[in-house]
Amino acid sequence: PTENTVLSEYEVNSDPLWEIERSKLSLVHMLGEGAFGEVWKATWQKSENEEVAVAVKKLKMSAHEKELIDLVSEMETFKVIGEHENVLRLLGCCTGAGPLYAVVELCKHGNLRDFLRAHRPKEEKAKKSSQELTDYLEPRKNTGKEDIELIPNLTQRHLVQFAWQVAQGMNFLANKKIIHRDLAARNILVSDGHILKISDFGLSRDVHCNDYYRKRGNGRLPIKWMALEALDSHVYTIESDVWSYGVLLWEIMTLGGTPYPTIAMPELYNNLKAGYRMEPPHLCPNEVYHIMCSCWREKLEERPSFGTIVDYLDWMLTMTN
Ligand code: ACK
Repeated sequence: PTENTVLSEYEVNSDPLWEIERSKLSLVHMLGEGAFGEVWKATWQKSENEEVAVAVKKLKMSAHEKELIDLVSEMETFKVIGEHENVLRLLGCCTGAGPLYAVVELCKHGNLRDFLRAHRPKEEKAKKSSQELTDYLEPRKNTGKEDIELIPNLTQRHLVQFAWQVAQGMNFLANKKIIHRDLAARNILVSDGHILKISDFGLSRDVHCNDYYRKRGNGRLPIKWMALEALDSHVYTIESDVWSYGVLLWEIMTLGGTPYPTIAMPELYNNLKAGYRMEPPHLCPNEVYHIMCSCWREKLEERPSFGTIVDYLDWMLTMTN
């Protein structure tokens, strides 16, 4: 049988509480795609006089059983965890007659990494003002987003607020015993009012291929975001999410830098094991660098919890108000 016959043999249980009538959705244009999935901007005719812009996640023809299971389990996770401002919200799904759709909140500014990169000063300006800044400065990419709204005069305080929002969302997930496993700036979405939403519990993993490292048939792994114990024994815990959060903090403070710019991926593990950690980003407040380093402690029990990180960032934001 072809892959698609295999997929069509799966019947996804419909859930009347979440079912959205397919005819009420119109796909507008594709926002992004991976090897097996696509995300579309769509409009949902919610009632006679209410039309909302949403995002629809769907599988491609090339998807296998594994990707279908990933999407279904991502939806199930969404359903049970409830709502939090900093976690992407599932609005509903289409399971009947046709491809499976997961309908989620639309985050019109795209992913956090590209959003931060769009705020980098132009290369010329940066060269004059700081040599270090150019170390991680890459040419501005055209992300093809017309409605992206930059924050004028983005400050350190904005960056700390971003870090605080992600920590809030992760603290919520941790309390629900959800381990993300792929926390990174590319998986945080930027919504209206620059509210950050933790997303990607499974589908669009292949979109940003460069962050992943193929390991003996295991699929792609986000090596540079992985805790030591996840690298050497595939142990994923909330503490390994805390490690990834430390790397995400580094991404925030470097306006979307690529972690470990000077280390080749196969050497990363030995370097980390020997105690090497990334240096503080240019202009990064000591307090924030201190959080990063505590997230990267070898012993998981010595890493802070997301609750502690939220409190610490709260304190920083109050002190500098
Ligand atoms: O950087 P992006 O625009 O943000 O490109 C990726 C792409 O789709 C594949 O994941 C974008 N994307 C994913 N989910 C959403 C969403 N809920 N709202 C807006 N864009 C989204 C993501």
